[in-house]
Amino acid sequence: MKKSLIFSALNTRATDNEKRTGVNGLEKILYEGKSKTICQGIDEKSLIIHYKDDATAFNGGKKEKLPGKGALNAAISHLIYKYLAENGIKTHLLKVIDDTSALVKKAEIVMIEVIVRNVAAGGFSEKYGVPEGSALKNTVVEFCLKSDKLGDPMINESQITALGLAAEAELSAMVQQSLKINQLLCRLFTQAKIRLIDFKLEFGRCDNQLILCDEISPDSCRLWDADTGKKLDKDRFRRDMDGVLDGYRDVLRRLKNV
Ligand code: AIR
Ligand code: ASP
Repeated sequence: MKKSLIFSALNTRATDNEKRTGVNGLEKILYEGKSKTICQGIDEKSLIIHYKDDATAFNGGKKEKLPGKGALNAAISHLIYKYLAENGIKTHLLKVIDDTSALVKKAEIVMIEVIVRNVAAGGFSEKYGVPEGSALKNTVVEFCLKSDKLGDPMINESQITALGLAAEAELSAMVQQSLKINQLLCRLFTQAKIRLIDFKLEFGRCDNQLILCDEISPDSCRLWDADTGKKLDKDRFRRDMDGVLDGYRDVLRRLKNV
């Protein structure tokens, strides 16, 4: 089928059910993730990502539907991806399709999550016994193995290269890009009066280079109100706090006003 025809099919809004079974049979589901569905794209080099309303935490141990979450995460992530692209970061985003979907470059995902921390919180605070909100003398970069089965265990650089998950040069390129992304995100969120506490990134290999993949949203970042310290991210869900999506809405509203 011609690309233009496929695009016009994609541009007609599909119901959730149509999306799952495929718009005109075009969208073959390749992978059903916890919060996103990955479908075949318009050609061999692209994919379509659908953001779902499902919220999960603790490796899927806590699960809930939060109507509107998919659209909020898609909007926040797309806004951030456009900002990063404008500032020289290579990303997988090709085209926003609708409120909950985007066309992206197909990449071979590096099976490592890169976690960047500006302030102690979450797993870091628990593991090393430092109160949440403690200042760090330098930015922390950590890696986790992307494996739901193993619960995404922390992994170090020599373990990553030993297992052949990434080569040394690739790993240092991922660290450099992550630190550059951290600088850019800190600048953006500061303007939105939000403190970027920590976040998780994923990279993929495409046309012999590393590109930023997956989402950047309140699901993947810790975001605190700069004045009050109020949590505006998925920790509200993880910790059974109220107003989970109010936090996400607030993040989107503030980013739009930057
Ligand atoms: N993260 C890690 N795995 C999945 C996600 N979303 C993100 C968290 C947090 C950061 O990585 O959302 O922003 C560090 O997580 P933790 O649990 O190691 O403190
Ligand atoms: N998204 C992961 C999960 O579903 C980890 C987390 O964000 O807590 O368990």
